[in-house]
Amino acid sequence: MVVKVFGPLNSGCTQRVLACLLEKEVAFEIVHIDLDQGEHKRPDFLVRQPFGKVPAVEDGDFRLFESRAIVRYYAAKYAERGANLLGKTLEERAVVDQWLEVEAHNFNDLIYTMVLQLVVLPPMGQPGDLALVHSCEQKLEKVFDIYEERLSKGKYLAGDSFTLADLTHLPSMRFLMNEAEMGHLITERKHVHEWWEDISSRPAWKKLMSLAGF
Ligand SMILES: N[C@@H](CCC(=O)N[C@@H](CS)C(=O)NCC(=O)O)C(=O)O
Repeated sequence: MVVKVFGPLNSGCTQRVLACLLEKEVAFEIVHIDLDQGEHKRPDFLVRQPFGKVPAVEDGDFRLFESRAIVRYYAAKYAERGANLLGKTLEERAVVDQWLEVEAHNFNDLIYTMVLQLVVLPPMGQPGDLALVHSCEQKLEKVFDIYEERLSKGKYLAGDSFTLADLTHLPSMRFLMNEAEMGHLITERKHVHEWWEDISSRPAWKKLMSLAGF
């Protein structure tokens, strides 16, 4: 059964899901949802994602939304296939969960504000609030200082192997390196830089980048 992924390829949240499916070699079909046309707010999409956000998936009779819930689901469903993305022991899984929470609440919120100000609003004729972007950048410096410390002790956020904790950061890290032109946040920190070079070189992520035309 091919998994249907509803969302545009250029959305970070959709990319999170696709990166996981590619890691696990799960066949998928992308059903493009045009955010500019407001397709994510239409009734036929709201039955899949009642908050009007992408992505959502359909896997046979099973439907799911929220990108981090989706990647947890596929990492568990295909635990024996490819890299173990969840951790093996109870404690390892707890540490993966810890860093997934950090990504969602300490990291992604700042990125989300930047994406809105730099990418979403300007094409709508509304100038982005650059002071707000700058304040997010300053807050990110502190977040990356914590990542640097953590990554000086282990190659990946949750320890010695690549897990969902790392995978979930990929779309936002790419945004910082490219669209936001804030690569210095990454490259100025030795361990964060090495981590980024490593996780962004994974075949699954490279395949997704080529699929997305990046
Ligand atoms: N927590 C949700 C967030 C989804 C989300 O914010 N998606 C963005 C794209 S990355 C979106 O749909 N933006 C359009 C909108 O909010 O109207 C998830 O991870 O799935």
